Amino acid sequence: MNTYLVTGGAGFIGSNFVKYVLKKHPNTHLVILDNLTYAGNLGTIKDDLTNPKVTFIKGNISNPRVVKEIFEKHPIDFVVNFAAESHVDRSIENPQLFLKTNILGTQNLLDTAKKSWTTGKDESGYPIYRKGVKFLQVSTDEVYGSLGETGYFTETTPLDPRSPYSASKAAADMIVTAYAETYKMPVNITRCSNNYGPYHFPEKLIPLIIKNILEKKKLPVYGDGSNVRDWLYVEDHCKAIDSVLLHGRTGEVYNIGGHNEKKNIDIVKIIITTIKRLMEENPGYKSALKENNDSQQDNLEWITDDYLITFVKDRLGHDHRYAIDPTKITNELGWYPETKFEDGIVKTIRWYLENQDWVEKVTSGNYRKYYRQMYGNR
Ligand code: NAD
Ligand code: TDX
Repeated sequence: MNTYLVTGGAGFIGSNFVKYVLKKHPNTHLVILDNLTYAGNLGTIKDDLTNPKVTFIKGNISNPRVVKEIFEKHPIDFVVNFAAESHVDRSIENPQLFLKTNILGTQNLLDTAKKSWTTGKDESGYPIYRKGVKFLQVSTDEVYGSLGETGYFTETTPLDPRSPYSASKAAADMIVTAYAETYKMPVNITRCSNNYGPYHFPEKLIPLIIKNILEKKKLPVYGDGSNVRDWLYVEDHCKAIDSVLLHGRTGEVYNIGGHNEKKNIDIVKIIITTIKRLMEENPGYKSALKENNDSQQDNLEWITDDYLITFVKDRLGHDHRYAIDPTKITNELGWYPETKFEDGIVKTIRWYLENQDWVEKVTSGNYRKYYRQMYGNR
């Protein structure tokens, strides 16, 4: 029975990974470390926490005492590091927090894992590790920078981060590589494109657009909406991470992507049309609409691109296009994105329509203040 330390397991991808692993490998023990920032919510994993194989610890990945105690108490075989400050817009407002969590936090995890896993030294002085252990760093395609109209990121594309967020993630990747080179630590790095799916915090494009439509608010599209992202259904990402962890070649980087490039403006239009269609097909979904307009629930005519979309000031240093070439993970591990975007987006929108209580809970704190600061009173 493997014991995983899953950091950031109360966030979007981490919580989906927890659910995925519990289903796929019911015989594993999961230790979740999360300090429950605005982006982490225990409600997201409440059912998983009733599983006796799951242990939750509220704590900071940067805290040496907390992480050391975890390794002392639990026979950790795998570290899967999801914990991070993850929102580019917030990194533009407060870069330092991103450096502290994403870089120093990662280094603290690496260092504690290294000490705990070391069983001796070889003749050259390199540590020898307990068999079967691995540190997997969950990274992002954003470390490669921004593409023009053509081309793809491969694992050998030079790192060229351009936002404080992506710079912190690139630095984290480099410290992981440094531990692999200097201490021969068994690691993998995965670099994934934009995820979407259930439990995505509504500061990110897709859940924010869904939430705003339900509140009959304007839909803020940065710049002219021509920026391109490569969207991957979150469960496909979890499957890829599981595969790299168990079967990936130690020391390797694997890109994970959906081959599903879309302009932001097209994503917004797809969400508008899909919500309207789902409500017409199933009028029960109209109950997800917020009651800021009495006639809103009967009449869906206002759900149009023209009425809802508003072009707002562009993000500073807005990367133009991301696109992943996933050939390596497909060839070596047989992974491919199983969920077609047309299906994944419908599943995702249905989930939000059916889980408004989750949305209300996670946005009840500082979210409104953040929204006003970012978008004004739109
Ligand atoms: P998220 O913001 O939804 O979740 C992050 C989680 O980490 C939260 O539960 C938060 O409470 C926790 N956390 C933050 N700081 C912490 C700290 N100091 N100590 C302990 N826990 C802490 O993020 P996400 O979208 O789920 O992303 C997870 C990882 O995947 C991140 O490393 C991100 O860089 C990477 N990634 C995300 C995407 C995407 O599209 N969302 C794509 C590629 C890579
Ligand atoms: O209100 C908005 N309007 C808008 O036009 C928001 C929130 C975003 N956008 C644009 C900016 C991006 O081009 O939509 C695109 C997607 O934005 P985000 O959802 O903020 O994601 P992005 O900046 O691409 O980063 C995401 O993917 C890579 C994750 O947040 C990162 O953690 C991950 O590494």
